[in-house]
Amino acid sequence: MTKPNLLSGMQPSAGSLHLGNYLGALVNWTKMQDDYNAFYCVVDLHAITVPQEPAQLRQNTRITAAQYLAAGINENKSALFVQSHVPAHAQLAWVLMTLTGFGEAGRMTQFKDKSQKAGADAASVGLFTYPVLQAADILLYQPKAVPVGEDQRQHLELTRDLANRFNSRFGETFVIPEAVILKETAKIYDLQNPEAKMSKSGDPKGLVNIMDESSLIAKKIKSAVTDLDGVVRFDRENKPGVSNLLGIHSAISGQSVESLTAHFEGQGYGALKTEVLEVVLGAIEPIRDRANELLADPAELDRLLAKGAAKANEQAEKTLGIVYDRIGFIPARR
Ligand code: ATP
Ligand code: LTN
Repeated sequence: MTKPNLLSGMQPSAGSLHLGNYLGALVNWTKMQDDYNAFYCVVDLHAITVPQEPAQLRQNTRITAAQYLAAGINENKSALFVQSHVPAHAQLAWVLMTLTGFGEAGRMTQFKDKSQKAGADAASVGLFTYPVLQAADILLYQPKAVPVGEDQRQHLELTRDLANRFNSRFGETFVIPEAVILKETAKIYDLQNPEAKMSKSGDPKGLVNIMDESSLIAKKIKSAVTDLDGVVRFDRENKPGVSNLLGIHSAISGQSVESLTAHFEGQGYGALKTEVLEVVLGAIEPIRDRANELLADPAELDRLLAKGAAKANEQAEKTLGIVYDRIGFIPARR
């Protein structure tokens, strides 16, 4: 039996992924690659919707790919590739833009947030059409499943709408993809501001990066915000800091929050932080070290990415060929 397809991606917009990206998305990607024919993409075309320094973008793209591999994405099971290596993404995005309403794109909340931050004149048309490019990323691979965080639900709805619209206008072409949204425990919060999600744009002291030195991670976890109550107990509303630490422990160790609460009974926050640090370092150190090894040999890394791009191009060109034909473009002679 052939496995169903799956696609997901992350932007190379920082020098490291953070604990939220890892526990919220990447861990699930590594698990799903056994049951799906998976395509994992580093979305560099999306990254340039906000200004990027060229040398930095190049480096961040390799760092992001190295972390996918180090976390357990297996290049023999899954296609790991860079978006700009597959021209069909930009080509299908153009077609889908002609099917997207101006008002429809304007309702995307991520665009509204990001353009507000940038200011009306600084926000580019690329930022406006970002979700349409994302729809193209997805639909090219005919995936059944798209594992993403809760924040991506609206973009997945747009993708499904565009796929249905194309299918009803030009005939059955695209598989309608399902969002696979991760469960609540996989949402990680800022260590300094535990009501907000951990984010690269948040407080650097509240952000645990996979590529951080262990001593820096220790400092960040030891100074995580807690409360004055002194009891280790899970209560998101009244004890967000302690609950976040328990959530991180549980997401990595696989122990339930209830059994952890029992385990820490009669102990203070110092003991909790010491153990959270231990499990976090246990998970992150091997990934960081392996990522650094991969980055020491960029030629080998680029070879792996070329292999992924070949697999991705094969599938993407097949879909684009059907789309071009259905639309009424005459075949290009080669
Ligand atoms: P950031 O807020 O750090 O910019 P992002 O959502 O823009 O995060 P991406 O690289 O675009 O980052 O997202 C990669 C994946 O990581 C997405 O599927 C997203 O839902 C997930 N993710 C990001 N932050 C968290 C978090 N704090 N907890 C769980 N999952 C997260
Ligand atoms: N917009 C997504 C990143 C992204 C993506 C995709 C995710 C771009 N293309 C295709 C899944 C499938 C984000 O900000 N997390």
